[in-house]
Amino acid sequence: MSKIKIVAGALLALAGISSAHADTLDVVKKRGVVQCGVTTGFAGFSAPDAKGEWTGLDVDVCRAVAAAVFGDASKFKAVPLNAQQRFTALQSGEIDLLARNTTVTQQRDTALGAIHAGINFYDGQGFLVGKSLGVNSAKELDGATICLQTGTSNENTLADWARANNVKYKPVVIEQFNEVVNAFAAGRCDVFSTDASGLASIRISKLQNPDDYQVLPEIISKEPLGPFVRQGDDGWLNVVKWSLHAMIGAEELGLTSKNVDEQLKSDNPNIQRLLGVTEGAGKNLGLDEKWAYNIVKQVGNYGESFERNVGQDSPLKIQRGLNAQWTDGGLMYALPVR
Ligand SMILES: N[C@@H](CCC(=O)N[C@@H](CS)C(=O)NCC(=O)O)C(=O)O
Repeated sequence: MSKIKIVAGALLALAGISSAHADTLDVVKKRGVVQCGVTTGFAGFSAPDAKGEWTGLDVDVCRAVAAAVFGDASKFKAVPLNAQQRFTALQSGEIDLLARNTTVTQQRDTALGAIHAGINFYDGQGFLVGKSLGVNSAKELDGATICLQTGTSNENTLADWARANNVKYKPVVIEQFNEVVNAFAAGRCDVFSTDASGLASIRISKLQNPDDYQVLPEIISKEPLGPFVRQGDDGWLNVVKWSLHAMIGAEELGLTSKNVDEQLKSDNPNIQRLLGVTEGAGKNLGLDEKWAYNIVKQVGNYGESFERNVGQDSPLKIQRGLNAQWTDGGLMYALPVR
């Protein structure tokens, strides 16, 4: 009798553990689609195109995860979120994954029930001003009115920088992205401050005469941007993390969406393992062995995604810089698949 009780107790404990740590991979597989939290529309990173299809560097993380899980990069649903809404949407289970130019900070990675799954863009905070303001350095911003979006890391970073540099400013903090952009365009503030990538995107895609505006040379912070999942969901964390690393690793190995079929015949063991020619990596993740092949074939490697969305093949023309491969002096360094 007592043995039965112990066994039953152990089973209940196990059941308790498994329900506390919901397995998002199983939920996603059953649902047939990845719910991916993105911006409300921020060109280059996540925005709907003319046909209403979401594209961007962050959307490519959603697509890579869908390709890894379903063999079909289109099986994701973009859930538009402003900065303020994003972590609540992740905590409540409304989204499986947040891929929305989100800076990894210690507080976000610990106290919000969220955890990052890698970095897909190394950025830093900067300033956008109208040329008519006649300012060429952030140090000249004393007395300026500065527009910011509610719920971004940019609010605190600016406050810290201004205090340290004795710059007094008046913040204008607005929750909706389009409203804060409109406030800036209408001259309700002298300056827009956010990630440099955001400034490049706003200048090109949101302002009528981009040439009337300039980004100041100072970058005042580190803004490592990456996807987040919920804490306590290690299997899913691995799926998202390794999907991103498959894109970065594919670039390092010279695999592209164009040559990946031919590369299935490669005798390089690193390529064979990544593409599932040598089995094991897919099984370890609870995925098909073609998980990474499907990512590279359908989404492309990290460099292809970068150039298409934010680099030379896009209106933003952002340089690789810190986002180059480590072999080219950048910080993109894929963890080995073996
Ligand atoms: N990286 C910063 C800023 C991210 C952010 O939300 N930036 C704004 C300004 S570019 C944005 O993407 N807004 C788009 C939206 O709310 O739809 C953070 O994680 O707090």
